Amino acid sequence: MSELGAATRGTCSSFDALKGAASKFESDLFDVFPIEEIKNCNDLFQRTEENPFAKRLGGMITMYNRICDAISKSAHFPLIISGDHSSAGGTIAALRKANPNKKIGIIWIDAHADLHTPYTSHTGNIHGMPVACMLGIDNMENQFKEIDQETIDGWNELKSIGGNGQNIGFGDIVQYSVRDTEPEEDYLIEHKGIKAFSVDEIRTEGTVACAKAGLDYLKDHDLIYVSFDVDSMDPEISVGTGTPVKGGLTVIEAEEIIITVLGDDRVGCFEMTEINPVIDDKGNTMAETAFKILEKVVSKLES
Ligand SMILES: [Mn+2]
Repeated sequence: MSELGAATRGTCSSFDALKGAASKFESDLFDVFPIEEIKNCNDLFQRTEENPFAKRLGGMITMYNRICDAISKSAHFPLIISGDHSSAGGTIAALRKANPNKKIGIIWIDAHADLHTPYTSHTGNIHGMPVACMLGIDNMENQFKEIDQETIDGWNELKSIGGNGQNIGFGDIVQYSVRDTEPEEDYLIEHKGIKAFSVDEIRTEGTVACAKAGLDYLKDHDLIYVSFDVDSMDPEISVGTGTPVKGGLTVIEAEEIIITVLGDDRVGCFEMTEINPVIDDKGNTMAETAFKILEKVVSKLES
């Protein structure tokens, strides 16, 4: 499990925390399916920081290649438990590589738009960049940092993994629960047009209706990837995640959106991400909540 993209370490323990939850609930969920672990390079955290614009970028390129390789060769439905959300860029690279002729849609359930680039990131944390990476964009309109050539080359390489980055467009993305964005991201959302359902809209219109509207928006797509960041839920629930944001979904709302979306047989990949048991101040609550959602995901996928 890679945690290279986040500022706070600990997400690499999320699978162990989920296994702990499984054992508490006496579930055999992790015994009945083949599990492949992708080797990480989290030891890079121990090195002196060399790149303020895109932290641990070299390691991220290694991880994207490993993720792309493993998932694109997978014979099974990829149900991914990732450390931090930067891994999603590697996942989409894999889906593009394995499905060069399919139009891919993305359902992004997250508090954040993850639309930053090394040119616009305030933190340099790559878990804020995977959507920009899959779009293949730099967002030079909002550049406020002069970045060095090594970062430019590395970012370009990251964007190119899995094929030409341009084959995911703004119109291929549907966001749910995004509520913490910065001006550089707002510009993209406003000017390029990303379909988004706010928490308010989800509550007013209903979870199932919004989930169906998202699927309908992606009606011309052949394959749908669902990425579920646990920080899409409210901090009352998401007690163990690196970047909690107030005003998020309840567990039931998140589940209803996910389960409705998974009812569409074009969904070909599901990811759960950003569980950080190390900062969970309520024992293993975050992983236990996530595990219960995961159980429902699996039973829906099997039905
Ligand atoms: Mn995220």
